[in-house]
Amino acid sequence: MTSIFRSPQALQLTLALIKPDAVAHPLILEAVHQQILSNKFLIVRTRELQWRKEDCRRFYREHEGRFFYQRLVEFMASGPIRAYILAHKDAIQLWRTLMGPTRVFRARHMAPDSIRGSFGLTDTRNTTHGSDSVVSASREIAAFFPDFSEQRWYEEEEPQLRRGPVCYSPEKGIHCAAATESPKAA
Ligand code: RTP
Ligand code: MG
Repeated sequence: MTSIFRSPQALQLTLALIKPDAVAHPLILEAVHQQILSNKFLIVRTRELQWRKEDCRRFYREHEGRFFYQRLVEFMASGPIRAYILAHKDAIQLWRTLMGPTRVFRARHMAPDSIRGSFGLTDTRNTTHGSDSVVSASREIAAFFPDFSEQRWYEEEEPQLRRGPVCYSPEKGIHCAAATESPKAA
C-alpha cells in the first residue's frame, strides 16, 4: 500500500453525518450547517442519502451486540441523512467537541451549547455522528464517498485549500480553491 504524503501542516479530514432526526427538521439542518461554516471547517464534499439497513449494520459493526445496536441501525435507516467530508487542521477533535457528549442527558448538562446539547432528542436520536480517529475517518469517508480519493485530494486539492484563497458555493454547499487571476498576455 502506498502511503499518502502529508505536510506537517496538512488539513485533517473527518466524516460528519447529520442523522435523520435533524435532517427531518430544515431549521435544525440549517443550524448545524451554519455551525460547520462558522467554525471554519472547509466542506470538501457533501451528499444527502437514505441508508440501507445492511450498510448501517456494516458501518456500526464495532457496536454489534451492544443493547443499542439494533435501535441505532433501525433509526439510521429510517430517513434521509446528510454526509459531509470536512477539512480543518484539527477536524476530528473539533467536530467531536462541537457535537458534545454522546448521551443527550450529559450533553444538555455538560455542554448545553453543543449540537447534541441543543438539538439531541435521545441517546440514539442525537443529531450527528463524527469519526473518532484518522483511521476511522478514512474508512468512513470511503463508505460514504466511494469516488473520493483521499490520496488524490491530498496531492491536488489540499495544498490549494490550505494556502487559499478559498470560496464557498452556497448552491453546492462546498468550498473550493478560488481561481487566482492568470497573468494577462502582454
Ligand atoms: P458517534 O459515533 O455517533 O459520532 O458518537 P460517539 O462516538 O460519541 O458514540 P459511540 O459510542 O461511537 O456510539 C455510536 C452511536 O450509538 C448510539 N449510542 N447509544 N447508551 C446508549 O444508548 C448509546 N450509546 C451509543 C449513539 O447514537 C451514538 O451516537
Ligand atoms: Mg463513535
